[in-house]
Amino acid sequence: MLRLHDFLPSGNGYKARLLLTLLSIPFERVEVDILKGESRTEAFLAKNPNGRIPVLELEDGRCLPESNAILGYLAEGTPFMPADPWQRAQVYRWMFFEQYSHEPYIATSRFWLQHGQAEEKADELARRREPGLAALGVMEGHLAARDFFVGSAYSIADIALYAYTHVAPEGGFALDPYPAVRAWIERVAGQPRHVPITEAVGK
Ligand SMILES: N[C@@H](CCC(=O)N[C@@H](CS)C(=O)NCC(=O)O)C(=O)O
Repeated sequence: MLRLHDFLPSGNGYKARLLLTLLSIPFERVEVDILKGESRTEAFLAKNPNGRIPVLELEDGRCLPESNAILGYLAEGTPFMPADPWQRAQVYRWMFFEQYSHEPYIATSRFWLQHGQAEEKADELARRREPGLAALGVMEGHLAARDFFVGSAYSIADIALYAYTHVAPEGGFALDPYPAVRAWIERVAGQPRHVPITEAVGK
């Protein structure tokens, strides 16, 4: 059985957890408490030398880190990854956008605020505000005339971006000014077999 090394509050872990559930793929979820340094042990570093969850461990022992690489691996040949090269490139485009222009600002702010570091990280939080708002603005513009990020179907581009966008208010990014983003969040949450970030799915 596949094994997902995960940390429940993590949006990056949630991406993999959500897609595995949407695809009805059985998996074992191994909780790695990153707050206690469990992602930096020798045993964990052997699975991901970068010391971060999520890591998808295959039945033969191969380990795949990086949330969006895990999404790509699992989605191959499913409706969550288009076959057309242009559409696939659009999926990559939004997944790279998520990692470079969205996650470093919105997810990191959420982590600090949720873990009592508001004062200690006040300068960093202030620096990350404008780029985070810019990312939400780009999403709002794109979604104004679309139901999903790529084509007309729910794909791993949506999953990658949904993970930290729907909890952006926990990072101090209110979503009131982004009606198209809010409508998309409801659309994603309304998909069959959807599970919330708080649910410890898997065995
Ligand atoms: N680019 C990576 C980022 C993974 C990441 O930042 N993981 C965090 C939790 S969300 C982590 O494991 N941090 C633990 C640490 O840095 O020790 C991905 O998308 O998977």
